[in-house]
Amino acid sequence: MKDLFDLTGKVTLVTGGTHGIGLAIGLILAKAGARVCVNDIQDEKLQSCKDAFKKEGLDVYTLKFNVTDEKDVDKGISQIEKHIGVIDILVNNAGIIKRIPILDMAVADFKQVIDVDLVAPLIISKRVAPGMIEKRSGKIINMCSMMSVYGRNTVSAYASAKGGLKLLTQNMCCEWAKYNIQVNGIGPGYIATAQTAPIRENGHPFNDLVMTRTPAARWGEPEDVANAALFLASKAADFVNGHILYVDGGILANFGYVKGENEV
Ligand code: NAP
Ligand code: GCO
Repeated sequence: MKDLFDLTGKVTLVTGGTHGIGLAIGLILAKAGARVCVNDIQDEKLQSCKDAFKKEGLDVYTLKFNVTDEKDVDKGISQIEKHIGVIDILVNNAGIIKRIPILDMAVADFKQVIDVDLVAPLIISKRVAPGMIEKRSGKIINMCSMMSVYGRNTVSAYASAKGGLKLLTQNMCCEWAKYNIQVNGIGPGYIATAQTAPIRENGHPFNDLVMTRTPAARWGEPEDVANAALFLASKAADFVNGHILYVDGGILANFGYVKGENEV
């Protein structure tokens, strides 16, 4: 049974993995034996990530590059290949959100979200896939969202990007599954991280919405998402391909609210 989830020696890159969901994913994959690499764009976050791994008695290779810059990505991946090895597992986790109504949204803001959340996974996967094709083995996990299938006011750019990422995931599967590369997505529900901090405070109307719409009646934790990533990165998922695994406490299954037992 342990063999099924053993990632010993698997070279792994988690983009934007210094905190939040990405950090939880890096930690669990490292615990399963993977040689985890994490990039970010801020030096102090790379340092806090190193400290978090060290605290758990784990190693991490950190490097600075911007996921939207093709040259920077190429340099970063080449550095990983030279110092750690050819990537076996890629987690396209880096992401941003801008909560702005469409009429107020500058096109530049819209494009920036599309660049980080949709174009960057393409840039990185294109750079990493040839190494996986050569090995005839690889796992790519794209961090999608419930916004891959739902709209919501103020998050048009984010939802457009994450909807696109769902279909990019499916198209990568169509082109690369024959090389024994499994490309899947995770669609987290509402997870307690820095990204959701502004809408999570007690009394914030969005906090009420999450608590009353989520059948599990709680915010998700980064570890809830990381457990799904472990499955998708493991041998247990060798025939799972082009799938989006929603980790959302049931909110996508629920059209209604769940506050009281017998309320209608
Ligand atoms: P987070 O705490 O905001 O972390 C996002 C990470 O991405 C940060 O480390 C950030 O770096 C990095 N990043 C942003 N732009 C980057 C760039 N250009 N190059 C490199 N790294 C960059 O977010 P999270 O909540 O953990 O979310 C992780 C992923 O899950 C995202 O794709 C997000 O959209 C998705 N997601 C989150 C939720 C949720 O409820 N939290 C739900 C569904 C999907 P800095 O810290 O240096 O800015
Ligand atoms: C928000 C966004 C996202 C969601 C997530 C849902 O306003 O914060 O809706 O960050 O948490 O993408 O899957």
